[in-house]
Amino acid sequence: MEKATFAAGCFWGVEANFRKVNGVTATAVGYTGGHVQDPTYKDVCTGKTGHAEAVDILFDPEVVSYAQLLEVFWKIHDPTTLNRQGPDVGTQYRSAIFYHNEEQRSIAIGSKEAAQKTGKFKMPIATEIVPASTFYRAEEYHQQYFEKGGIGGCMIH
Ligand code: MHO
Repeated sequence: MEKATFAAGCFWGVEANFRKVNGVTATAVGYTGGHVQDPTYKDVCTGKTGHAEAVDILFDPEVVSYAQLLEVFWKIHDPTTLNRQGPDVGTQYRSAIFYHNEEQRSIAIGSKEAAQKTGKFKMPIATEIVPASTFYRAEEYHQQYFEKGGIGGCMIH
């Protein structure tokens, strides 16, 4: 199994989308890329901890490749809006790829260039590609939020 970590706005929807992908064997939502330890959802919502809402993904590279996961990543959010997904504004909603090794880093860079070249995005892609750091698992009620019947969601305040 290999690991991938992505941030693409409110993590409820991001997780739900990746769970549908064949070859993804486990997911968890959490906070990463910040500068305080053990942040809570409330802390992260202030936008002051530096963390992004993110999804940790375990996948079977014999079934789905990292490059294919990136295809999903570009599809499920707007990577051109800096620190924002729709109504959700703040650095915690930034678009980011947290790579776990050099191979992932170079695949991510190539995938970003390719995504830009498709012409699908009118604006430059703002996604950051940075090394993975400590991933703090979010509170249980955020895990598989929609599968548990969570309502409202990412495009609704
Ligand atoms: N606008 C969303 C954000 C939730 S997400 C887990 C809400 O508050 O419903 O950041």
